[in-house]
Amino acid sequence: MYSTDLRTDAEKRRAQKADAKRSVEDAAFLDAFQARIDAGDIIEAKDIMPEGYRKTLVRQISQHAHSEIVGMLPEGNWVTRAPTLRRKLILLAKIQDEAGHGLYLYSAAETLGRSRDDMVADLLSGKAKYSTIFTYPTPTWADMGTIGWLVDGAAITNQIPLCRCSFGPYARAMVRVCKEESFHQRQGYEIVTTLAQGTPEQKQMAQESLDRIWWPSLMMFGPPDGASAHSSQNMKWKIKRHSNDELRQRFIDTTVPQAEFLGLKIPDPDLKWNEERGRYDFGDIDWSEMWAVIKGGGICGKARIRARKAAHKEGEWVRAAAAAYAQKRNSEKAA
Ligand code: BYC
Repeated sequence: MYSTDLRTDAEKRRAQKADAKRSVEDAAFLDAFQARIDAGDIIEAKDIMPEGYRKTLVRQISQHAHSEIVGMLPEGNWVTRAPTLRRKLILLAKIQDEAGHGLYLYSAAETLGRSRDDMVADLLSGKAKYSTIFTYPTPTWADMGTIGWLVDGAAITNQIPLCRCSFGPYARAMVRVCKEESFHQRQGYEIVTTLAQGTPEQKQMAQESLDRIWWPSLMMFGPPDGASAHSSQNMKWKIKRHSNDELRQRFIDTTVPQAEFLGLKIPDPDLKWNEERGRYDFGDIDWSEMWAVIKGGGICGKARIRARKAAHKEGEWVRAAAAAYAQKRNSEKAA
């Protein structure tokens, strides 16, 4: 139903003809594309690109969009139970921002020729992935703070470099997303600060939330470099600018002093400053947990998809009304 493929019909026909002619992407074509990337060109939706480049972008951008949309659910859990009206308003605003991020991202992916309906169908059928972090439950109010602080903090670390991604629509979407994520990170840190400076019970609640969410937030950066299937090609194409491990390390280096400032303890006995590297050393991540979540959906995975399915069904009349109105407008214009 939705489409943001910006090409005119004539342009689409020309692109189809060019694709048919170039049934095999020969070395000269791939080299010429790589030369554009190496020269720092920004690739736009109408540009001819290797099928692999298009596919990996649709994969990453749509998974990113799904993560934003599914990521609304763990926080939605607390809207009716936020401790004050002010907290409720801020939380609502944040959740609405996430919906907006999902929409920019679906639109960016649509410019590559995949419809939003198809992407959403992949999410609802369980075919498409979304970030593992959103399969974890949010049993306490402190989780609203920790999610903003750590999850949005990790998201910013990952997404700032995406503002320089070689694909223009994705890079441009990231600029606004990062500004909003920055607000989200601060509001989360402010919640955790209030709890950490509150009663012993409140501080304990903040610590317990950090204990649960720390390791899953490190998994947001993906598998270690040696096990990352897409990193090397995607870095060559300048979709990714840094490896999973490099971004994870940056996040740890930024976050540890923030925890120290709050008097909270990162749940990693092996965490220590390495003077020589000028970075923190940290303990082993349980990768079997990450892969199990990716494969099996995690603790709340099934509930998340059930909630999305219900929301999609409930929104059917809105989509039908919008389509009918668009059709009416088009017929009026044609008449
Ligand atoms: N969770 O070769 P790799 C937010 C998959 S939302 C699930 O390293 P790549 C927020 C990966 O997809 C922000 N799957 O992949 C919202 C691949 O599988 P496929 C979310 C994961 O793409 C609401 C396979 O493992 N951010 O901030 O080079 C409230 C091998 O991995 C995960 C983004 O989406 C994972 N954690 O690198 C609050 C950022 N990790 O596709 C906050 C954009 C890996 O071959 N995405 N996999 O079947 C990226 O930067 C990259 O896609 C990743 C993975 C770093 C995540």
